[in-house]
Amino acid sequence: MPSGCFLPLPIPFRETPGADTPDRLSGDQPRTHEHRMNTDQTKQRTALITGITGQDGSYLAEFLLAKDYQVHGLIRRSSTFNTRRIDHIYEDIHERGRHLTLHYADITDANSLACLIRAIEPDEVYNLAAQSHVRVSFDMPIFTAETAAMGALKLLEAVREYEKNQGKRVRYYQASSSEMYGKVRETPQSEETPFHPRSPYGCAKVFAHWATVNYRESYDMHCSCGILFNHESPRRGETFVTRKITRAACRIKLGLQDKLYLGNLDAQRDWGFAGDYVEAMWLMLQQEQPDDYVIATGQSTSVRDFLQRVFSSLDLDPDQHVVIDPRYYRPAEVDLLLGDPSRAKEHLGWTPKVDLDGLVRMMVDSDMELARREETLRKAGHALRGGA
Ligand code: NAP
Ligand code: F7E
Repeated sequence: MPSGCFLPLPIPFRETPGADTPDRLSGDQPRTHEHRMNTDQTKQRTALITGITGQDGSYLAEFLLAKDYQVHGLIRRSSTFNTRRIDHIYEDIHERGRHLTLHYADITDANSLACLIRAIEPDEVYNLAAQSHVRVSFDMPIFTAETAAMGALKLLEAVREYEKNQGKRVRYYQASSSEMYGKVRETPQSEETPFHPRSPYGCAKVFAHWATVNYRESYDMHCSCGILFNHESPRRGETFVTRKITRAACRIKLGLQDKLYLGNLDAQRDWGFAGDYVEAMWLMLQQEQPDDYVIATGQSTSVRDFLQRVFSSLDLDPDQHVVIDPRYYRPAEVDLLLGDPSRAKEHLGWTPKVDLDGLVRMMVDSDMELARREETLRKAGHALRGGA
């Protein structure tokens, strides 16, 4: 271990009394007692996920744990806990034989990434961390590029250095995006469709995508990019349009709100289920040869149609509640995305399992449960906002 390079601290879990001085993980510490064998008797594999607290990171962590991986997650420090999506799979740092470990680091901090890679010695690295909101990327273009573009480059460098020094091969996944197609040159969009990004986020993802391809070609690294079209779930962030709609519709149904403010209803997206898409990420890294794959359903739907499906499922009329607010328009919009996932089907054997109606049902059911809890608390006179 080079001097001055401290291993990241595993994070203390909020419910562990006195856990504010956590043990230090040691890269030299024998880990054999924690290594279980897979059913196929191969050595247990280790994965690092950046962005583990996000929608995709949480599904991917569950998926890899079910496959008996040792999973390590990078989380950034914040003044409040931000692990809601993974609390159900978290294992206390004091537990022996745990399979999930979280580490403080930041995708913008090259040193913390290099230290983490050396300490964890991963077989697979999934780079999901980014400022991922397209509208917000117009307000924070530099931070978006620091995370989505430079963050990917810093992580690739950390992996390259590690491979060079340790002589170990690492498989690397980059979370590329259909936003790279932007003002689309053809429909549907495939791996061969040229990029024309329409936002700082899209531009940053194009940089990260080509950097990943370049590391594959220059250094013979096992790097793959998943060009994922929009994918949603009950864990989707509340300000992305699908979740904003399902959450608001359920609250409207129970009389907890009356209006829903939206922007451009004419945009069309190819929406799938996040749980299906993380399997595709994993499949890419199981291939002998690294490559890039479009992951999509092959069906496109407008925001207006999604809105109608959600409101109809609750016997609500959008015209009574939806108000167009131009603040949600984007300086440049992506009008239509429709993916062609043929290569993923042919090479990975991947197809989505959940269709749009299934996705709507899943999200509405989950948000209805949340709305009911809120209703119950309100009726009982509880305050719902935090604070002392
Ligand atoms: P998400 O829910 O917004 O999660 C983003 C993750 O990145 C969070 O864990 C976030 O941490 C983390 N992050 C942000 N800035 C960071 C930093 N400076 N250092 C370390 N971590 C940081 O996004 P998602 O929907 O899961 O998407 C995962 C990845 O796929 C993203 O790169 C996204 O751009 C890309 N993508 C998403 C879609 C989609 O439709 N969902 C489609 C194509 C590509 P906090 O929890 O602390 O904020
Ligand atoms: O917008 C329109 C908006 O923010 C979808 C990210 O995961 O997928 C996501 O990016 C559409 C846009 O997702 C509102 O103008 C209307 O046309 O849900 P979104 P996105 O921009 O497609 C890609 C693949 C990613 O990679 C990204 O990380 O919906 N829209 N009214 C609205 N959008 C929002 N957010 N809020 C509205 O009120």
